[in-house]
Amino acid sequence: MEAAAALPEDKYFQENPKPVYLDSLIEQTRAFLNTHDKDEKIVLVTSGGTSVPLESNTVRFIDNFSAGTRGASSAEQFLFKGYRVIFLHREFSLQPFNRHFIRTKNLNFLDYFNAEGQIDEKYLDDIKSMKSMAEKYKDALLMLPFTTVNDYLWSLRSIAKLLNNNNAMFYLAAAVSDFYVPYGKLPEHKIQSRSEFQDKSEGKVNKSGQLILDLDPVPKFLRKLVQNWANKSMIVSFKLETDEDLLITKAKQALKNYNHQLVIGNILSTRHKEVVVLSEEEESEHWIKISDETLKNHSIEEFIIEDITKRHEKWMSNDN
Ligand code: 9Z3
Repeated sequence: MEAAAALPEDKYFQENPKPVYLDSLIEQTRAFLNTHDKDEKIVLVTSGGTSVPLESNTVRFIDNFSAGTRGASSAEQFLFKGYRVIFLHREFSLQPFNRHFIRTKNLNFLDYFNAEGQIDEKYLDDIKSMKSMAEKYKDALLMLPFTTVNDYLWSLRSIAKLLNNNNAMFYLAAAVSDFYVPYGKLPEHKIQSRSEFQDKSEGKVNKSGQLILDLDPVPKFLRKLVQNWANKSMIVSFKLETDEDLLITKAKQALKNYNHQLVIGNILSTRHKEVVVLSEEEESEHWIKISDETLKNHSIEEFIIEDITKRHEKWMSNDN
């Protein structure tokens, strides 16, 4: 009898080497889980965009858009609700509590200080309050960075296998690339544009000087997560679209294909004001929308986390 062909999700991990720091990530996760009471609620929040290197010594890469607001803001809300949080995030994207002070449109780092180098009175209360929250929750939060889609997939798999129980939730807000260059097809060095260095570009630049990108589909890791790596946990995925006509269809398709518990759909341009929640047991679409007025003092993540933590309570009491 012929052996069954390996699934693309399994082949991926045979053909693309693990990041050099993976063992240390596993150690850190183990240590974090060891200080964790088995009955405590815990969530893995993924956040930020994954990059796809075009060269092994990477000068060029393609990227998925995400500032990390959804993930960082959601992580804060989970902490407020008593969850322990593993925050798997794109390095240098927004982080819980710190996010309020960095990459803001009107303020640079030095604007927070006066000419004497002291914190400007205007910002003191906000800084003190965020600092005290960051201190309060520091032992409940594990920060794990990634850069590439390969880092992300290896990390997700490793963490999922350690975390798999029904008190755990997976909240997959990271913007994950659908395409990548497999390890075996990556040119070692910077792709050269000039014809005299053609041999260095390993066939990626044609005779007219055009760069030819040949990307493989990223295997459907969600199926693996749901069926194997984290089959006891509640899994919430996000679906990002730019075309409103596709959002519901694509979100429903994801729910059906992967058979997990929740899909949260959002449109890029309105993602901070409205999302739609689709679940396996409810037929209807549940929209969470907030007005511009509410947005001044609140974030949509407060409402999203309020909603899904209730669903998680139910999930845990059903003893899945
Ligand atoms: C999302 O849809 C997130 O809500 C955003 C958040 C990336 C829009 P920001 O960080 O944005 O607040 O600026 N994440 C997309 C998740 C994703 O890539 N899902 C895959 C897909 O849509 C499948 S898991 O196919």
